Formats: sequence, structure tokens, C-alpha cells
Amino acid sequence: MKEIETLWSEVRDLSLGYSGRVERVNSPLTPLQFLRDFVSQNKPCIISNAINHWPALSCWTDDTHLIRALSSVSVSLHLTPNGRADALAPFNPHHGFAFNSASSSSTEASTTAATSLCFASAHVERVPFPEALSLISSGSRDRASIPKFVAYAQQQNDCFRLEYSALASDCDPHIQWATEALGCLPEAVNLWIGNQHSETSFHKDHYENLYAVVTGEKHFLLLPPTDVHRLYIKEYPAANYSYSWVTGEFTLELENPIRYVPWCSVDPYPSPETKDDEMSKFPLYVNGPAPFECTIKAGEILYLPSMWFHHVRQSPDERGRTIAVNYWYDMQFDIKYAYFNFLQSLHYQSTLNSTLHEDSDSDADSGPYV
Ligand SMILES: O=C(O)CCC(=O)C(=O)O
Repeated sequence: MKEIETLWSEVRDLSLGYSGRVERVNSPLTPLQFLRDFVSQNKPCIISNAINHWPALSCWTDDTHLIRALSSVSVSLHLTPNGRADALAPFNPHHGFAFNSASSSSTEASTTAATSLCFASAHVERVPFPEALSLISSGSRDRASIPKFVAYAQQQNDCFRLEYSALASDCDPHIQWATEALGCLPEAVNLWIGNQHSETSFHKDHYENLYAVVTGEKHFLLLPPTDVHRLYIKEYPAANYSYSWVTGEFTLELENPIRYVPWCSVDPYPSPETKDDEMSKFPLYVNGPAPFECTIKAGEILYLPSMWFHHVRQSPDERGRTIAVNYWYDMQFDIKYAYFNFLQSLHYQSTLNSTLHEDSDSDADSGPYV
């Protein structure tokens, strides 16, 4: 369907440009600027010098401060074998709950091509903060050996205000100009402490996201909502990792009763062994316009507009960790949202690559999705 490819070009011609770069501004925006130039246009930007006044910028580089403030607090720590939580993982049906692929329900029928992949969530455990910090950092320091697990403090659900309230005075409770522009306080404020193994797979959120990096760097790949078909969203069966401290092994089990999660199929950084296969499975991603790419350094904020697809990696500071705080503001469920839902509901056949999966893999670009 040529019209959808035209849409990808048109949003770049009219608004986003083709450079693949995200616009930068060097000081906090006024509410009007933020609303007019970015929120209403659903366009990302990076804001430097917006959190220079946060004590966190200096005191979170020091373990003593963090450990003193949180010495008696337990926090939720997410453990995975490879740093990929809430991501697709190969699933061996012989080692877990086998689901009924013969089902005739439309949801289940649409998943049959993905029976070897599941949507895997981390093993989550409440751990005293000093131990959590050490487990996260040791994954980074011990570069010579592969850690037995990758630990990522990424609880979301407003964890900064709930689990980390002892750090509240180190940051602002909200981003003043964003609150004024959006007309509400953040729905959730989250803290993320990870190392270079932690990776967040492509997904979108129904929030206006103000993402502030405090130490280390975060690397984002971004695609606008108009490019939804390029990420091959499909329904995958949900599964959970479980980690044994005794054996040091993970098991991965499908949820029972089975639950399906619509998730992006594209891995933008496949391993050298799977690269050719991945590239041939996702030609709309590979051959379409490059994703917007940006690195958010300590002291910077990324405005990540609602419904934009994002993939996130990180580079740690010299202590082996990246720390960020993000503010999720409710989005407006307005006419843009209605258009997006309509677009997503369209079945899309690529014209980008005529040899694309005209065989048994042709459901790779079938819809509707989420
Ligand atoms: O920092 C990360 O790993 C993921 C951030 C994210 O997905 C979000 O803020 O919505």
C-alpha cells in the first residue's frame, strides 16, 4: 500500500526532517514553546541545562549518599539472563506450559507464526537497596566474565515516589514547564538504575514522557507512530523468568492461563549470527527511513512524545551504572490518537520489497495489531 509509505515521507517532509537527529534546545522551554513546538506536533526534543539545579546531578555519583538515604529500604530489582526484560525471547515448549496452537480464536490464530518466541518479563525481587546497587554495578565492573544475571532497577509504576521517596529532595517532583503546558502533574515518576547490559526493546507508551538522565548515558532509537507497520507488532504469549539463587539458573515459563501481549518484533541490534535472518524478516524496518537516534547525557532531558516507539540502551558512568528519572504525564486521547488507531488497524502490504515474504512468512506484515 503505497499510501502508507507516502505517510512516512510526508511526516518527515512536513515536520520531522530526514537527518535522523532529534532537535536540541539549550535551556528549559517556556510552557508555550514546549506546547506549540513539540507537544502539539508530537515531536521529540532534547533539552540541555534543564536540571542543573538538581542535587542528584552531583550526589548520585557518590554511593555513600545513595546508600545512606536508602540503607533500610528494599527496592524491586529485575533480573534477566541477558538484560532484556519485557522483550521477546525464544521459548522451548518442552520446558514450559505448552499452549493450544489449534485454537480457532482470532487472537491465538494470529500468533501461530510466533510460537517459538514469547514476551518474557523479568524475575522481580525485593532486595535491600545497598545490595541492589552492588548487583547492578557488578554486572558492569566484571567485564571479563559474563554475569550470571543482569540486574536492572526499572520498576516503573511510580517507583521514584514510592520505593525511592528518601531521594525525593534530590530531584524536582515534576518538570515545571511541562506541568504547566500539559495542565496536570505527572501520573508516575520512575527511577531507572541499570548497566551497559540492560536494554529495553521497542515499544510505545500512552504517556508524554520527560526522561532525565542523571549519571551515565542513554541511547534511544525512536520511530514516530506513523511508522507502526515497520515494527511488525504481533501477539506473543506472556512468560516470566524465575531465577534460582541456589543453582544460579533461570527458567522461563509461559503464563497459565495463557495471556497474549502485542509487542514489536524488530530487534534493531541483532547478533551477528541472526542478523541476516532478522534483516530479511523485517524489510520495512530495514529499508524504510532510518530511526531517529539520540544519546541523552547526564543533565539532559529527552521529551519523548506519546505513542512514539522507542528502544533504549545505556552506557554506564565510571561507577558502572546509568541512573535516570522519568516523568510520565497523561496524554490527550484526542484526534491524533483516533487517527493512530485507524492507521494501526489497516492491513499493510509492502511495496518496498516485492520479494517480501510472499511465501508462508507473509503474515509478517499482517494486521490489525495492538
Ligand atoms: O530506560 C529504559 O530502559 C526504558 C525507558 C522507557 O521505556 C520509558 O521511559 O518509557
